[in-house]
Amino acid sequence: MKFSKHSLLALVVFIALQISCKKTVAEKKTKIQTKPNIVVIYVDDLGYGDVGFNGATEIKTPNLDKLAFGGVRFVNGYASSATCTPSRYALLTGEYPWRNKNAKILKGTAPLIINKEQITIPKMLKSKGYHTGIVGKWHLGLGTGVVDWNKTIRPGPNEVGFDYSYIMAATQDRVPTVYIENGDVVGLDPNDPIEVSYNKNFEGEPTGKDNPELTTMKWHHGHNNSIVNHIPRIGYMKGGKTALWKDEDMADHFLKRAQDYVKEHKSEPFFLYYAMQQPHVPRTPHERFVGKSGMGPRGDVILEADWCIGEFVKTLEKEGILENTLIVFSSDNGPVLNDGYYDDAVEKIGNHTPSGPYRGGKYSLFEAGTHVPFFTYWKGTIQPTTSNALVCQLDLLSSLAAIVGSDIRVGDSKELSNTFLGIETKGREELILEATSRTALKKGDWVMIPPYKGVSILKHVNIEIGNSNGYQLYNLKEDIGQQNNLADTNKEKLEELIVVFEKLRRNSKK
Ligand code: NG6
Ligand code: CA
Repeated sequence: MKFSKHSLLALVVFIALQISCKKTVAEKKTKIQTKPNIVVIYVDDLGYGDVGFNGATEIKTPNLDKLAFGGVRFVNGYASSATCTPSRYALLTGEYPWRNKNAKILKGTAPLIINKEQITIPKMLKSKGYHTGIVGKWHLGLGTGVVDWNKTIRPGPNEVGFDYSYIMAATQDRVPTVYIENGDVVGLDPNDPIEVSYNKNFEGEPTGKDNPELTTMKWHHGHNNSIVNHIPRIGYMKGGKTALWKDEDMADHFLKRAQDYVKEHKSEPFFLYYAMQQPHVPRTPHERFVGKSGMGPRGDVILEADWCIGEFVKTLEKEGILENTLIVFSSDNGPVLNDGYYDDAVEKIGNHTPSGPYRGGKYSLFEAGTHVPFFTYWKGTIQPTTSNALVCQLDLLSSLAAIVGSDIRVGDSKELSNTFLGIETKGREELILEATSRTALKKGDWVMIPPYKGVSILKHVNIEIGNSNGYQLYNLKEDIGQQNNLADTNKEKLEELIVVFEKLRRNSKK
């Protein structure tokens, strides 16, 4: 074979470029510090389109935008489920939630669903010398069956890897409506013990159903049991008056705890899981934010969350550790407007599109259920970029392990540390999506949803959840809104995805 001078030169240049590219990755890696502080900021029910950095114009999220555009903005970033508990389970354990039959939306009295022997992100980081803390929403169960809220509650976050915990047990709309610090209810008066039940009311206690005159927020569906702070909740509760949280102060309260945690642990490597409650129902912005979005409480609490994140980052900066801290931001599932209270979320939505270009929302196997806002930020280390890589919160365990030099890997959790650090663009090849115990497959640009019986729209929340009697196949590249089901016209692709799906679902954990 004969080469022209030009093609030889091109070949030499090509090889040189390859070598220099490889070098760059290696060089970039050697510059990366191995024990950064790690903060996972996790919001509740925030949609892909709810943030400025993904194109929202009707709602302003300047603090988040600054971080997202200063870090790796993932446009193909996924939660592991379209509801909270399963996503949080997968985030912390690196295990697909459908492997654990208890990883479903939990009551406030549900037992802990993480097995004490299981590896978790905080456990892995502890093994590398980190101090670990959680502030905010837990929703992974507490205790082993019957909880006495008046004694130290175990097991909980402290038994599965967290040195420090300051949590709400389940959700803002579920009892008990108290903060729990390292297993103890905060501010509890022993003479006014707490009782909690999800079966029946305590005699003489008012409920949302029978005493609507005592409520300032009206229930739409569910949410008509005990009334706390004028808000009717899911579940019944009695006592603990001095310990009850004030919903409007919750954002400031958790922010302060998160800031204090940082200040107390700035001199050692730390991991903080800052699990914010917004914009989950009941949406209760502090009065500083009331009316500020023009979209009602849902918009207002998104502004509030953005502000909190700005303040939190200021603390990292003030303490001189921002350049030594890797921040991961994401949401546990997609958006919902009316999730059980009349709060103007539907009426005042205007032109805002919480799901962005995607179909469905919370509870849905369609894209918007799990395709969520996602970015990583590390001042001075991560170069700003937008990544198309398919990544999932599930991948954080193995990836963070790689970053801190731990050998721990969990089978379902892909090691994509270079992708999270913006050094590479390699993503997952495929991902199993989960929504209310149903699963589907995403592979490249394709999504295959197997047949599921039952309603196609959850009427109360007005969300299409993805059920159909037949298979569904969508090509997101050509059809981002999942309007054209190609299951009948592209049988070959459908078959290919079914085979992969069934193999992945059959596979054992490791
Ligand atoms: C549902 C609640 C909803 C919300 C959700 C959990 C009713 C009718 N609906 O059961 O309001 O609390 O559970 O949300 O009770 S999640 O984000 O924590 O998964
Ligand atoms: Ca949620």
